[in-house]
Order: sequence, then C-alpha cells, then structure tokens
Amino acid sequence: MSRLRDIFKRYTGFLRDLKVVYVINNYLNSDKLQHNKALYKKYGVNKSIFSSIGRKDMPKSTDGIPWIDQPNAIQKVMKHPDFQTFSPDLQQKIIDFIENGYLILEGFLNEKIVQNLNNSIEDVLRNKEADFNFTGKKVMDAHKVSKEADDHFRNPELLKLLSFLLGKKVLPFQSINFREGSEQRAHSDSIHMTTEPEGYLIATWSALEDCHEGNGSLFYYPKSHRLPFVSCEDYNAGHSVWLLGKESYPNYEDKIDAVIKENQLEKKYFHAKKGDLLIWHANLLHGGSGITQKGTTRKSMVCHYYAEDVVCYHELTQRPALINN
Ligand SMILES: O=C(O)CCC(=O)C(=O)O
Repeated sequence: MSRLRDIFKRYTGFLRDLKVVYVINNYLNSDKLQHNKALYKKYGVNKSIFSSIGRKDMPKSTDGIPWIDQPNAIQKVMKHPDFQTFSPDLQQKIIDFIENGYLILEGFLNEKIVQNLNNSIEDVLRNKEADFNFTGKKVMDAHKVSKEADDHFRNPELLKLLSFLLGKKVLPFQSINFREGSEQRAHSDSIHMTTEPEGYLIATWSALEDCHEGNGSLFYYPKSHRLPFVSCEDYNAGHSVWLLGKESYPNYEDKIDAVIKENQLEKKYFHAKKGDLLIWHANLLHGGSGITQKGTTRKSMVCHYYAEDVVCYHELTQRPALINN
C-alpha cells in the first residue's frame, strides 16, 4: 500500500483528475475523517464525510472568520492578555500582519540550526527516505523522517504565535522543502488548503540559504489578503461530476493575475537572509520568482498549519483534508 502511495506522489496522469480516486482514498483513510461528522453538522455542510467537497457545498455566511479578519481586529488583539506576553517588537509585527497579511522574523533560525536542517534534508534524500514529488521541486513532509525538520515544524514558540494569530490552536498539517526556487505563479494557499469558515490556515516560509534576484526569491503582494477569497466558483475550473477540470489550475493562475492587475497590487520580493522566516495569511497572494542565475539553489522550507475545530479541505481537488501529523 505504501509503495502505491509513493508511486501516486510522482504520478501526473489521468488518475489525478478522477474524483472517484480521491473518494476511494477517503474511504481508505476513514479514521482521519471521522471528526468531520461533528464539524459538518456544526458548520452546515450537507455532505458525506467521504464525498468530494468544495466551496460550492459551504454555507454563504462569513460567521466565525478569524478574529484578525474581523472589524476592529487591531483593537481586539491589543486588548487580549496574551498580546502582552509578546515583545514590543513582535507586538508591532502582529499588528503589521493584520494590516499587510504577512510578517517577517529576521534571523529566526540560527546558523547551526539551518546547517543541521539542510544536512538532514540531504541525508533523507540520499537515503531515499524522502523524495521530490511529481513537481520535481517539492519534498513533501520531510518532517516525518527528519528530526531537524520536525523540530522546526513543531517549534513551540512559533506554534504559540500562529495560534494567537488565528485565535485558535493550530494543527501542524504539512511541510515542503525546496532545494531550488519553486518558480510558482502567484496564488493564495486557500485554493490548496481551504477551511470553513474561511481563513483558518497559516504558513511559515523559512530561508535555509540567502535569497537574491538570481535564485528565485519568494514574492508576495502586501494587503492582498483583504481581497475576496478566490475559489473554483470564481473561474473556469471545468470540473464535472466525475472529473476535475484539466485546466483548472492554469485557469486559476490566470484569474489571480487578473485580480492583481485589476487591483494594481504592489509586488514585493523577499530577499531573505539564511534563517529569516516569513509568516503569510491564508489569502495572501505569493509565488516564486524565475531563476535567472541558472543552476543556483534556494533552499527553503514551508510549513502549513490548519486551525482546530474548523472544516479543512482542498478546494482545488475538491476533497477533505486528511490530518495526521
Ligand atoms: O517558495 C516558493 O518559491 C513559493 C512557495 C509557495 O508558494 C507555497 O508553498 O505556497
């Protein structure tokens, strides 16, 4: 079974478009979906826990969105007793996060930690305990086989901050390691990892190497998190009852380019120093710049966290999230 799962990770063909494959996978992972029975009831989602789901199945209300996305968020956050437990510098960054959709912790990881983490990732790749997935760029969930990656993924100081930002305890969901820049077009994580109510996902991006113009820096659009979330209902996803639309993702990316143009969003580059860490909001538009200096690496690690007590799913592939980290 695990061999089959490994093959599917690298597989890019027709089966990936068949909704029924995901439904079978849901049955096979039944234990990881049982908690959704109560959550579907709580949030008014009228579907079986094994079915495909998407934004179209969700109630239309905005009740229960994260406190940082509610009116007067800054005043509410500043009055919270836990706010006082953060340093004045971090308090300011939290306020910036509410306004801009991201914050940066310079030098969060020291030189030694970064070196050990990089060595560990190369070790697990060499030992074939982990591998690049079908994109050829991403090593998924290396934290499952690398202690160093897991320590970073579950760093208690970070979990405290992320839980404070979402106003709910966060659940470590997935990690991704990159050796090179992703060169991904602009997107928001909410198309990949989605929640009901909207916005209960948060991510960290850590530089495991200095980033510069040539090696494909992360880019992002400040304040884009305040725009409406884009779901498969907002562009030509082309899904049918049985199949996911073949052109769904490129059509989504075109839609996001149009949103950026319409709203004249300012683009910023994160020319991070090794050890810097950026936290982005579920709806912040971001991506990876082109690699203009051929052959350069850009080691980095992304960690995604859902919040507890909300419906977690994948809008793009219309399936419930299997949380087992
Ligand atoms: O690291 C990058 O270049 C972009 C990563 C990214 O967009 C993501 O993981 O969502």
